[in-house]
Amino acid sequence: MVKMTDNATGSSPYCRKAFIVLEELGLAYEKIITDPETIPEKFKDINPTMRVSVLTDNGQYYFESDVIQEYLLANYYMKPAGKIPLCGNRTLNLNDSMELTIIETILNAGVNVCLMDLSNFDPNDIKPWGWVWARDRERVHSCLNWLNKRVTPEGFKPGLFTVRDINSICALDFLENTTID
Ligand SMILES: N[C@@H](CCC(=O)N[C@@H](CS)C(=O)NCC(=O)O)C(=O)O
Repeated sequence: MVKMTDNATGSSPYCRKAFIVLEELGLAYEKIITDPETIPEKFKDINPTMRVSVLTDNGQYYFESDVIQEYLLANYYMKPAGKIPLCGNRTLNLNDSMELTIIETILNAGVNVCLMDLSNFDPNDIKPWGWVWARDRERVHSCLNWLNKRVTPEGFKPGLFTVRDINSICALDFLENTTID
């Protein structure tokens, strides 16, 4: 049976992407609760990035949420096996991919900003590469502006609730609880 990691609260947008696809495909799966902060040492052998999300199938490990989605769709998506509104438009649309990248960038940069603020860390003190972190606050705003231009009152794609809509809810929920202004 397919096994997929999740954090205890289910708040990981990365794992959620995989669970949406698993549900849409109607695949039986087991959820493996994994705390990102206290991953076991051997987790590095499975995912060297040391990040949750990881999927196991037939004795093989797959990491990175986009890779996991691609794997599931490539191996388990059977057209026309019923109404599959989310999976059907996940991989083929380049605009979807760009929006998912933007949402993930908001999350990654947002986490960095949050951690720097909480620890009074000034990236400008770090030479020569501090500017990369210093740019993260602007990066969040730049990405949010990009998203704003594409949203409609009905969502990002009127009439269809997609993976990216759900991911953006996770991102916005996260940002509400950060120090980004
Ligand atoms: N690019 C990765 C991001 C995964 C990710 O950042 N997961 C978070 C939990 S939501 C994590 O494991 N953070 C711990 C860390 O960055 O060390 C993916 O798409 O799977």
